Amino acid sequence: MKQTYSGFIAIIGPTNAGKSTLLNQIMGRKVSIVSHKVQTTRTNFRAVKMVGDRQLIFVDTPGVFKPARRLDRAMVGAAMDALADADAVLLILDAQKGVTDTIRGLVEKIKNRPNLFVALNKADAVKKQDLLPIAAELSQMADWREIFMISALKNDGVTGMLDALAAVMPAGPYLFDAADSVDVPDNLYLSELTREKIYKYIHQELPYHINVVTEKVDVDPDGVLDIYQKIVVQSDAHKKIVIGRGGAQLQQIGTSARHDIQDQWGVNARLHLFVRVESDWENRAENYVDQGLEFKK
Ligand SMILES: Nc1nc2c(ncn2[C@@H]2O[C@H](COP(=O)(O)OP(=O)(O)OP(=O)(O)O)[C@@H](O)[C@H]2O)c(=O)[nH]1
Ligand SMILES: [Mg+2]
Repeated sequence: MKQTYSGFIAIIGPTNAGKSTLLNQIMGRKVSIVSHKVQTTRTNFRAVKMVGDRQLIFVDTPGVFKPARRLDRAMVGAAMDALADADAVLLILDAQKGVTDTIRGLVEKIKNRPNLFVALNKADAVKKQDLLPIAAELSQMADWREIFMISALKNDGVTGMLDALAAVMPAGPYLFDAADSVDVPDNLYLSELTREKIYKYIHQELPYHINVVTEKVDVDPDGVLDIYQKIVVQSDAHKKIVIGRGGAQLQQIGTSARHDIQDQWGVNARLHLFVRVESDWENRAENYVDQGLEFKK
């Protein structure tokens, strides 16, 4: 029988470096939501990519930052769990920011692991000559197998990077079916698409304190999905912001999320959004389990 190769690659890095953008580019569709704000990804998303006959299982992780709240700690915990299981580690950094203290801290954590790779992302947004000193500094910090310069957004350098990652996957049976796929529960995925729109349209700090839960999905006789979601906020003031004047904000979020759901799944859908105040949702275990996070006491 032919030898197969399969392994996990943890994508780690500071928040906003472009980890989710990269995963989406690799998969050719939206797997993990993206925003211009920090701390967008909350849990680990897994995506299986076949490169030739080698299976690469990517894990997108929440950006690592200083955990202040319980939710933050759970997010950092999720990122660290992904690291523990990984056969290769791909550190993503924002070339516009260079080597920050966060990067130094992360490299300290991972530097003794095998199959370390680092990608300077957003190469499209900086001058070539600015990339070289960053690469030089990084090369002193750990024994990288390779340093890539990529643009996740423009799909520049991504294919070559995939080949290099594929080359270090360990020999072993496929851990998932041998086809490109994503393992995100449907309800969580639907919630994430709505959360992405909240990040997009609401300009306050608010999105960090919001949770979206898909409560029910019905299919009508015409095959149209009726999706019921609650947007959980922490106070009446937040509720007001999310709903907006005359409901305009909520409508904008809902329309945009519905279009995205229809595009991503190729279905027709009606999206029913309700905003509910649950001041302590961040301290309740079920809200963590729903998002694939561990609730730590
Ligand atoms: N110019 C440019 N922008 C990029 C690139 N990759 C990502 N971005 C932008 O960077 C921002 C953050 O991207 P995300 O993919 O959400 O970043 P992340 O690392 O997943 O962030 P967290 O989930 O918060 O940890 C978005 O506005 C992206 O459009 C790139 O290659 N070039
Ligand atoms: Mg992300």
